[in-house]
Amino acid sequence: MTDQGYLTLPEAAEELGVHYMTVYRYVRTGQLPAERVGGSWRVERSELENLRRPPSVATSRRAKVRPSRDRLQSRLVAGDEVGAWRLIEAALTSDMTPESVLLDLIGPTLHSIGTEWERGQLSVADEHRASAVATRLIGRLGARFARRGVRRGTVILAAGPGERHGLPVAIAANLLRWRGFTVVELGADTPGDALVDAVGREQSLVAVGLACTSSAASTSARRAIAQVHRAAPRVPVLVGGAAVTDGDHARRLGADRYTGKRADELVSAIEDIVAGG
Ligand code: B12
Repeated sequence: MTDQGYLTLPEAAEELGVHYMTVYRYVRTGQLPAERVGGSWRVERSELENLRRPPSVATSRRAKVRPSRDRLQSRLVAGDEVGAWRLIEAALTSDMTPESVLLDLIGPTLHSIGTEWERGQLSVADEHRASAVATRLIGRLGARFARRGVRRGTVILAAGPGERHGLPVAIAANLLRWRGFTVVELGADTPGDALVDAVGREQSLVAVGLACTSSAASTSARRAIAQVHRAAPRVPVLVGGAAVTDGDHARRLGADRYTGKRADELVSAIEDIVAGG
């Protein structure tokens, strides 16, 4: 033992009977408070006891199984933020990274809610309640994506005029922050003039990204893209999301690049630009 009352992470793992990486994940996701001393982590023994204690919250926190999308959907539709956040914590202590929680759990759950709404199985109120909770979950997850250190440049992200789907923007912003970019997040229904204004304020702008989720709003994205190009011809404008069918469609909207259907493709496109591609 490192110090009286303190354990190293390998010691904590042995005590808990789990793999070292599992303990490390508990620390990284805030389940197990730890402090860094001289380059290595140490954990107070009493915190280990807290983690071991049986109440239901701790049990779900230690679950190694990924929570199902169905369970998350039921908590979202019920407007149950506490229950939904517990599932997110369980996901983080399973094999899911914060990125995959966004891309493989929250995203597809929202898709499924949309499908059920379209089929008449969920009401508009259900969908609104679910998206309010999802907004809060993505916001709470934001802290896990904060990165210190050298910045790689600024990216402006928005959903264009008339596009009310802001959650894809919030998800993509988290992913880019994790990769060391500064993100100016303008959210849903951003007027073209506001985009131009934001572009004019940035010194180290890498790109502007517009998410199109609703087919009806993609036409107004074209006007906003043209406005940005007129104001800042050298700034690449990227477009993607569910309502952009392919690269040809993106070009017809006036975009310099198509970023696909998932935010990790947007991240790759931005990294490619930074690398000079
Ligand atoms: C929540 C929701 C809403 C909420 C939005 C709340 C909010 N704050 O965002 C509210 C209630 C406001 C809403 C309104 C409407 N909605 Co709605 N909504 C949804 C729902 C259920 C989830 C949306 C979402 O967040 N999805 C999750 C994310 C992860 O989606 P994603 O597309 O995979 O996002 C990725 C991409 O954008 C990608 N990406 C790729 N390239 C790029 C580039 C950039 C720059 C960025 C940022 C991201 C990005 O990154 C994201 C993460 O991987 C969807 C269902 C669905 N299939 O998505 C319907 C859905 C999108 N809505 C739909 C509709 C029809 C509407 C309404 C027209 C309904 C109405 N009649 O009032 C309105 C208004 C639309 C408008 N004008 O914008 C349809 C769209 C159909 C279509 N083809 O146009 C859907 C698909 C539902 C359905 N199955 O019919 N909606």
